[in-house]
Amino acid sequence: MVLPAIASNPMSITKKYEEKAAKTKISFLIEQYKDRVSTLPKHKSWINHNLYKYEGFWYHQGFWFHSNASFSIEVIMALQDEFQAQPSNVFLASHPKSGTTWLKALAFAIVSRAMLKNNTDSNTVHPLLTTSSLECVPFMETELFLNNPYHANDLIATHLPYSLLPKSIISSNCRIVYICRNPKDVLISFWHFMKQLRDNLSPPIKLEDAFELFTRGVSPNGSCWDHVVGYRKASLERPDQVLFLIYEEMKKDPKNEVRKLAKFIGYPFSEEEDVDEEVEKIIELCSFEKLSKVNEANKNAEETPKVIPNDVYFRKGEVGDSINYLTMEMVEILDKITLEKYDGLDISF
Ligand code: PAP
Repeated sequence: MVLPAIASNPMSITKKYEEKAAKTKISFLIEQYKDRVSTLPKHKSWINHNLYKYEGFWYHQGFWFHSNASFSIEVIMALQDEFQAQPSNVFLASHPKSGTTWLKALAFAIVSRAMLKNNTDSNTVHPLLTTSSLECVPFMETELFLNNPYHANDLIATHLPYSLLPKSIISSNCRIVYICRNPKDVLISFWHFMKQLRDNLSPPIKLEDAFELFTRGVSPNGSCWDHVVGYRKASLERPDQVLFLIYEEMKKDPKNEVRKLAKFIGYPFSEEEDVDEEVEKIIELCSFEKLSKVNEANKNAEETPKVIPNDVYFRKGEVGDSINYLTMEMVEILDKITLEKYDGLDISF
């Protein structure tokens, strides 16, 4: 595996984005896929834009995401048509708000640990403490990635459901790590997140409305349950290619889960590293407490706005926070859907 390329400065994403914006091919793609998109069913989204249903999952269209087209349907169509995976690529997949940022940090820390251990410069700060996880592990469905996929390292994040992954990922036998989380906490985390993404033209979505859309699967990237089911079935059918992790398990027994992750992505911990407590060090480095403080510091240091502020990815990082927001009736409905959808798949929280 090629070691991740790390941008030296946390603002480089914005700079790169600005540089590339002039020659981006996204406007061309929006035009190219216009006819296909216009035939898709649409629905009002959680923010002031429409969602379009594409092969069972819902997406925004065009320039919706802080004026760029990341996670837009045209980018996804282009990835399906154009993206050529390399067998060494490792995909970190999830439905939004399921622990992606944490998984990205852990995987990045695992694969880069040798490089950092060999570095004798005592002034070197770990990249995770200076650089956003968006840069350490890029999302494939971003304009930035689409404009230059070969700049990326072998760790690639995605919110695409299994059924929509570019075919070359499966045919190249790439390894995929999926993280799943209790849908009740996903909903509450997503609701808070989407309120921050809105464009101030309309009031933030009420929880009752977000709940109603979420239970029907009408949310960006589609049904949380269908997303999980696709990857869970794949992990049962292709266990060497797809590792299925659960956020709540990672919170409960991080040592075990981090070991599992390291082994799966080809960087197992040695006995010597056990003695040195390397797993514990990685868990500590990637803890919510540590990474969220870094982002607090970075926020004050930056003057230029990012595409999306990094601290939005860190809220509470707790299991079961949804209980503070959902009514008993909502809980019952969500639990019932979860039981039905995950029946026989051995997923529990
Ligand atoms: P994304 O889909 O936008 O990438 P993602 O990282 O999957 O977001 O989910 C964000 C959630 O993970 C947040 O949960 P909360 O809203 O319930 O608090 C965030 O706080 C949590 N999170 C981020 N980093 C960590 C971490 N290091 N450890 C545990 N949870 C984390």
